[in-house]
Amino acid sequence: MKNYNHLKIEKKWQKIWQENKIYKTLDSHKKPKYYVLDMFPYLSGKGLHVGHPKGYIATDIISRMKRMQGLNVMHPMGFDAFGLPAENYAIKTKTNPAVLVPKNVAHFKKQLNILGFDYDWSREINTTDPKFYKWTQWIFLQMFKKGLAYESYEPINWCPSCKTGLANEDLENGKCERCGSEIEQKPMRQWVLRITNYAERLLKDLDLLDWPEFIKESQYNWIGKSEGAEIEFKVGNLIIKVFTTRPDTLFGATYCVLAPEHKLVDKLKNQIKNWVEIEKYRKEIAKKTEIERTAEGKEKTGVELKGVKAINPVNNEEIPIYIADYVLAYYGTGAIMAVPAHDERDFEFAKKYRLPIIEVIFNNNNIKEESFIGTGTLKNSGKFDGMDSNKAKIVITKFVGGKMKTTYKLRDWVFSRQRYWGEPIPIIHCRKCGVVPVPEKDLPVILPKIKSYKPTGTGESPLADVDKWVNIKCPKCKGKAKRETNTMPQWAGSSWYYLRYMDPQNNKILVDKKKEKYWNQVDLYVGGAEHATRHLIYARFWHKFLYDINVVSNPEPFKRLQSVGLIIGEDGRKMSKRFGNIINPDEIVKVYGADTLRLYEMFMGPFSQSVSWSTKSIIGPRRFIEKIWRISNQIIFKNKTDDELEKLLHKTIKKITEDIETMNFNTAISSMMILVNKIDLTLIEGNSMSKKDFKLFLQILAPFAPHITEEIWFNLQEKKSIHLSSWPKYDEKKIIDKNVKIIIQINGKVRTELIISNDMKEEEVKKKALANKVVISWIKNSKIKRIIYINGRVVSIVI
Ligand code: ANZ
Ligand code: ZN
Repeated sequence: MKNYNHLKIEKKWQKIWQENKIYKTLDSHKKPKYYVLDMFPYLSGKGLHVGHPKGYIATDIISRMKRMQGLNVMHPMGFDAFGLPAENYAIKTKTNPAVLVPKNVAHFKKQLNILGFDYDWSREINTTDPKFYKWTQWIFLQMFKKGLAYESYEPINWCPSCKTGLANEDLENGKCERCGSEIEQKPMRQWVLRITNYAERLLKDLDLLDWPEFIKESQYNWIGKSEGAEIEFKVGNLIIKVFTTRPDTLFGATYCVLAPEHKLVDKLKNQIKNWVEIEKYRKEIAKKTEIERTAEGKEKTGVELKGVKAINPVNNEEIPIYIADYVLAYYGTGAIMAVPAHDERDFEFAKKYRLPIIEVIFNNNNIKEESFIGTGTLKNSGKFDGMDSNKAKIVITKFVGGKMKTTYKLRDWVFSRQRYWGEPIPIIHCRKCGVVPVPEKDLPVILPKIKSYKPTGTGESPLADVDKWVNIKCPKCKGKAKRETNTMPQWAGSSWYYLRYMDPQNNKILVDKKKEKYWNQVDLYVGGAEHATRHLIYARFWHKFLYDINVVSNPEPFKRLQSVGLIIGEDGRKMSKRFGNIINPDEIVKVYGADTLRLYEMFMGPFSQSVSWSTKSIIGPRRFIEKIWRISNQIIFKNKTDDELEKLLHKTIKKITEDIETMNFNTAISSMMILVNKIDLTLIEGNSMSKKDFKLFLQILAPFAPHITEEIWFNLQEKKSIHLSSWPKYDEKKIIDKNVKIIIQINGKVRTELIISNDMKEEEVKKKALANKVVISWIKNSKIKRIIYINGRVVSIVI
């Protein structure tokens, strides 16, 4: 017997599959389709470690089964190569990203190919390819035209190390998600996308999605819908507008608070007696981030605006006004009415500054010690006493002329980066005409090749120094104008890339209408849960926009989502160069083979859970592969498969089909192992199986171990790839246990049981029942009125 030479066999088949283009997805729109997608890799480092392919192996298995089931499968792959991850890596290795990225792509691709994936590379995309980012820029222009992309000058998150502005989504606990630096607030010109216009739809349409609950939940919280009211407090002839979720507690409002940045503070300057103190406090607060300011347990600070008072509209009482760090400028209206008896933050603040605390909701708390935040029945509320909170919210809001209002935590998306390596924002600044969009016919705006690509830190991108590129004629007035030099964030290309796979070469439109209609939605999307409130919100937003302008025909991009559990290092830590615990898949494949690695990663544990890598344990799947190889070399086929083995084979076909669908790969593989042991045992006992049945076994193993199964398949004189054969159907009859237990009732009472063979005919069963000793003893000489047999379950005799 030949040894199993995985190196030779795997390489051979990978070459043949590629040459024969067996995985090419046709645009034949007659067959039903299945679109299965991986989150494409972003090029942040040297290459893949063994954690990366886990999700790719899963989609590979599913796509192979679906193809064998006769569906027109699309399983594409591409590269996300713009943005901070690639650029920071380029800076670190002192290579221009324009040089580095193509090298990295080639390396990644090679790594993917040795794992034997069934990608249709003719659909490959790359977000840094001008033919691709032309359409990223095109989408931006459409948003600009609809007023969804706008310039703003508000302070934003600034990473002092990456030297760029960032969106809220780019932070992790107040630090830069890429480099871990402390974030500062910096006022600067920036481009922003009005994602908040879509907040409600982004929430509501979560119901349409077959996604893990915890991911839906985190989107839900990120969007953060609050229903409340806007109520106006007079300050002389000016007005403080507050947002509150508890208008029912208006009688308990004992002071107002403005965010330190609030514009009203400036308007009140002349009346404020302690302006110097106010200014000093405002400067202090400007240095702090939102996260620092609102961190739980942090002591709240504030300063009273001396000399001015607000009027509570519900009882016309004068109350003091403060500015304080715990009120944020960009949430609600940036101002609150404080109700210390019923809000924890206000309670803390009121205690510290000795402000009155008035209870207005009946409760059992000791309000001297803590607030009561629940709803209930009103008290100390004049004519509203005794009313229920929920009713009072509406009635009191109306009474003071306020209006009900819904607010979201979601902020508009800060979309410009002061960096080189991104899609240029297709905008021109003209002294005369102002902001002018680049005409569509001039797309793409190509990112120029430059020598000094490092971020400048001045708030301008390095592109600002490329005079030849920056200076341009205004498309409107032909006068002197300059290009926008900010670039798009890392998340731009990935917000729509999945659409381009449907029609990757089209240079007329983003995606052909007919093709889009056919492929419609991604049926299954697999990737890491860390994208829950980043990529997965951004992509849903862009998709909905494209839906509104009639580019796509489904309001949601990803029908079913499955999150991949991480593979962590052997030492229990995240796999990272920092910890020196990276395992390279190339090495594993060299020693054990791709089929073994694939089986191992799918067998490690439930797919969505994190597991530790263990090189020692790979030997298990490797022995499994070797056993299959040995069996295939030893087996002498018979015309008919041993009964028990045949039954197990059909049961396994059923199990594997279901497990792949539900992504329970580990249980699928363990039932496959049971089957292989049974085959082995059957051979040892001198029995065997038919060639036909052995091929069924190879077919259900093929998605997991595509190389060895193909090799054996061809050794059995097959002429066409196993991966293009039809997925086995199990025989329902063969699954049923041969012997079944039925009960015998006499006049409706269970009297005994009978073991029969499941294919026994009705007449025979009845005869056997009547011959049973127990039955005879019950019937004795009585006359049998009726005898009924319910298939496989009951014989009912009436005497
Ligand atoms: C009065 C009140 C009484 C409140 C009460 C709560 C309880 P969510 O649910 O998170 O939306 N608030 C409003 N704008 C704010 C801002 N810019 N910065 C900080 N806090 C702000 O919370 C809404 C509540 O948070 C609002 O309702 C307001 O306090 C506060 F018994 O108004 B409430
Ligand atoms: Zn102009």
